[in-house]
Amino acid sequence: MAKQEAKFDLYVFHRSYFCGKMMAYMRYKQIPCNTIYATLDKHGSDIASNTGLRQMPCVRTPEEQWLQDTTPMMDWFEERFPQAPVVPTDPVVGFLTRLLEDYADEWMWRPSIYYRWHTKEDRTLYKKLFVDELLGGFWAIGGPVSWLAGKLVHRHQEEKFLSGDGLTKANRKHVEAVYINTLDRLETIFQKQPYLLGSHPSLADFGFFGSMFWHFSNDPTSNRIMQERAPGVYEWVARLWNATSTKLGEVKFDYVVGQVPEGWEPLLRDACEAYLPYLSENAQHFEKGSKRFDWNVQGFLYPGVHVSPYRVWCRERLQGFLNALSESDQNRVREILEPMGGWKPLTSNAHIQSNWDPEGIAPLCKPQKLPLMYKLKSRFTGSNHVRTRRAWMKD
Ligand SMILES: N[C@@H](CCC(=O)N[C@@H](CS)C(=O)NCC(=O)O)C(=O)O
Repeated sequence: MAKQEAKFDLYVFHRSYFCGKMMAYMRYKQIPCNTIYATLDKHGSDIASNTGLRQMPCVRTPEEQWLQDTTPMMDWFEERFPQAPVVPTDPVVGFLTRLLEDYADEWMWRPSIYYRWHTKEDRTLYKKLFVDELLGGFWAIGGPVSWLAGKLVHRHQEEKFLSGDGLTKANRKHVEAVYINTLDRLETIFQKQPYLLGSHPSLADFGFFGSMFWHFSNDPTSNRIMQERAPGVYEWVARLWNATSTKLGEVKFDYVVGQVPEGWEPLLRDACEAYLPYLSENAQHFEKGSKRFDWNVQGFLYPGVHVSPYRVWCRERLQGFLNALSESDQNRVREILEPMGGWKPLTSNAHIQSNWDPEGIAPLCKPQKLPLMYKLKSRFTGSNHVRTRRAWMKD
């Protein structure tokens, strides 16, 4: 077990979705860490060469190991810092909690990026913040240089996550509805109780916190919507940010063994109608070697969505957790998810392997030797992919 006094280094860009999630988790668990507000000019190569991806958050342990990806990182920390556990002990509710965390991580991503970059007001603000606080160095000197960097950042987000990933005028309403509906579902819960499982935050709270904190509650357009429509969610964001395990005391989650926790049904239904079928199609297209596919969901078409190897792995992990349950618990999960349409897309084509983490070591990373071209290219374009450890990744 890690020594209590030894500190972890947590590298973050504090406007970021997954960084906010990880920071809140580390604060809640009171895991000793130095938070490093990284800029790509100073830390980009270090992060890329140690993790294989230029993504944040990442962690350097006191033993000089590097960790990446919030979902396996939280499991890693749960083992080493077992006080105030965030995963409920009941295997069925535990699985549903993992499903909601993964859903919140991945399915809230598009609306988060959309609200940040779609309207001029949000975009203008974030072009500046990204240049000053993330790119740093040469790009942040001001004038036309910073203006150009802001344009490149915006283009990167558009091409990677928005118009380049299936967003059209026709499906915008659907992207907005994902945010609005989620607010409504969470609001109903937080009007009655402090966290998704009662008095203490769970993995699912940290999952939703990713989008709700740095994106939705801070970005101008989505912030206005949240303040007006879901004051209870707004309050929960601050409450979770300020939560510590010492203050909240012994964890007592409020649920009935083997039952869907109160208020969760509509959220699980969203995951079953949209996210799990998406994961399943994504996996099938990955197997065929496609780069993109047209995705129909809830009456909306997303043309040319990227095939995501990472999300093949998300599905594989969920399947792994499901398979680890006893037969009767698996049957119970089936009884819950099948009527919502989620069982088949979750369990079908279980043979499809992402090869995302072939050695099964996540969240641990291996040091990478960065090609010189990468260093030069990334410095100029902000591209974050390092085709070394994950060179097999079909992105
Ligand atoms: N699944 C990863 C995702 C990490 C991630 O996507 N980080 C974002 C910031 S929130 C990033 O670094 N994005 C850079 C990019 O994709 O260009 C996690 O949970 O940590």
